[in-house]
Amino acid sequence: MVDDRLRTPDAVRDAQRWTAHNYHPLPVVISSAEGAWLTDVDGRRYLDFLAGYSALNFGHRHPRLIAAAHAQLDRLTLTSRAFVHDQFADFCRELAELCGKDLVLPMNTGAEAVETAIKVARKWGYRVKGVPDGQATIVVAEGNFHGRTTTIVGFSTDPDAHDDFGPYTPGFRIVPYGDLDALSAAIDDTTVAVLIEPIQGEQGVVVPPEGYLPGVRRVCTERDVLLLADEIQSGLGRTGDTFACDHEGVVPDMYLLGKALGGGIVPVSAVAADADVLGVLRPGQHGSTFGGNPLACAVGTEVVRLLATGEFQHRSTELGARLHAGLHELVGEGLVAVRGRGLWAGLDIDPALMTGRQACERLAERGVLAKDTHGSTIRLAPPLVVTEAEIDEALSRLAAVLAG
Ligand code: IF1
Repeated sequence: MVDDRLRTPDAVRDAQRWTAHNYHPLPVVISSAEGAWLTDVDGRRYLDFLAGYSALNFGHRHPRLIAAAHAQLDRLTLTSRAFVHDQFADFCRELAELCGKDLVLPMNTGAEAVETAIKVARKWGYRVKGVPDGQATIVVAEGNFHGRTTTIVGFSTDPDAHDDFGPYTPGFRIVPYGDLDALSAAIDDTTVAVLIEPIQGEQGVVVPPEGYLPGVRRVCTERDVLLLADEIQSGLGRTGDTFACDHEGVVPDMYLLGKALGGGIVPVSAVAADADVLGVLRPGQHGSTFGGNPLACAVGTEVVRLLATGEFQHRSTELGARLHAGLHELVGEGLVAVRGRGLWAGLDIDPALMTGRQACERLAERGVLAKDTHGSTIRLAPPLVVTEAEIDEALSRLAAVLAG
């Protein structure tokens, strides 16, 4: 049943009046949420198939995460890193163990984790590998999305993300995603790292060819180059494994984590690596006011414990198979292509039918919220707590949108 969900509510108009227009949100105004469901100011309910771009892997207000946050709010919220606090060691240890790494450096946003990785890789290059000062290069992929800082957008190939923010940080080489020969050719004695998404999210949930990631791993090992895996969107259960790199048994030199690490409650990001890499940092050489704060650590520790059992990874695999089977039935029925893994899918809609934005507007009218990436591509990424019935319902509503 289609109703008038998408009239432009006053709250949307008010928001647009008082903010820069750096987003074009769907005209829905959410007021509460639980699990995979959102409720708007008029009491209408929506299935959340964006999940905060994978920041809500555990659903809205997971009871154990909310309880951890409430308990910490009543004890201690911030000390700065000038002092230690009693939540810090557990978080860093348990996250390091989840990653199989020696050390963790906690930050807040994904972009900060990426910037941390870039700085550490450069310092490792100068202090360990012996690259001449100021000459470090890092190889990145076309179609990348790693955040919005001026350094990061400087190597973006998306004009919207990149243009008019120069001058840009030098030292980055861009190669086609999935092309191992091009990546290998871009590496020379100045190269300190390869920075890559194991699956490209914003590009439309692009899965690289089988064997590509193991090939990147082999080339990085052979050429003494750090492999920096941006698992900020692909990690923490989204693809059916703890990390997307796990699917082909690839262990990066550094995991870059964020989004779901904060349980959908607080911004929590981190990098995890062994001591021979993260050990290059000395006091005063990097940091952040809120990085590793008590509230972030309390929630982050509970997130790690939720992942430790494998339950969410299993759900993502099983329910993801159901989602992808249903989506593949719609190829030729309005869909041109489907990509992805686990509970993460990129759908190319027939451009002759509608744009991705139009598809998301029509999905919203039918009570499913999703986000287009570019053109006629939309991404589906429900919380990993979604049920079979909710997946079937979302697929049914998508089929209705595609059928017009
Ligand atoms: C926006 C995109 C997704 C990320 C990966 C690092 C970051 C992100 C793989 C930075 C963040 C967010 C940013 C948000 C929308 C969303 C996004 F559309 F921008 F590209 F998910 F695909 N690495 N992605 O996906 O993390 O600093 O945001 O915490 O900027 O519009 P952040």
